[in-house]
Amino acid sequence: MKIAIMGAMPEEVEPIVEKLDDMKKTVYAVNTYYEGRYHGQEVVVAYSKIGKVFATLTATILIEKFACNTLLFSGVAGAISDKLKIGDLIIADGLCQHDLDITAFGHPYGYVPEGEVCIPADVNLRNIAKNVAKEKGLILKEGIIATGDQFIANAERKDWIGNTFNADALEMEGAAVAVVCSSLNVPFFILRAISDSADMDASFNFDEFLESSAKISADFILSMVDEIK
Ligand code: 3QA
Repeated sequence: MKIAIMGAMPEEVEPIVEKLDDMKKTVYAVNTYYEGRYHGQEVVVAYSKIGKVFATLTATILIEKFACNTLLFSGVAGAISDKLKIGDLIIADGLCQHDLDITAFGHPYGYVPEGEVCIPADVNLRNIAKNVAKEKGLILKEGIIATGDQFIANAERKDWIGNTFNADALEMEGAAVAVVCSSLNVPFFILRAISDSADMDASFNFDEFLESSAKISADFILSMVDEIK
């Protein structure tokens, strides 16, 4: 077992990289990959940079070049559900692309031929997350996470995404990771801690809570690694 741990931004992986033993850095495809061990378990950590294209590249390299056979994503998200407050954790049961649109041809939003609107995350990893939450007495929400190449800071757009995809949170990488991992048959898991509510205050909240929420997510992911190995 070799576990990939991925984030999008440096802040999302730093709390993980700093805990690695025998750490070795490799630069590949204009990005840095951190190989090492966490409590003895072999892991490869990387942040992709923001958005679906970079996330696709990094997830593919973690699997194809670094031979990871499980992928965990850790990061922050904007809340859609008003039950989600800043710092709350949500795991994706499924991921969709809110900016994928060929509706002009009669297809639903988020759908292209031979793809699926919503890609489910690995059930076993989701169950491990629920066990970790139980043990630690943490509240873990589960729901659909919508991904797109847009930082959402607009209540109308956020509500549209929520209504169209039945999504509870939104971000910019999860569905790209889902496409890669489901295509390559690698079990994957997407965890996010809320940094903002994707409305007019989003950019201010994001700047204030990126680091603290990223850390909440990263700590949870590390507890999951202990449980998986
Ligand atoms: C936002 C990050 C991107 O990787 C997606 C955070 C949190 N709130 C969101 C929102 N809409 C969409 N996604 C999110 N991540 C990158 S833009 C800020 C860049 O600052 C999840 C996410 N409301 C860089 C400094 O210039």
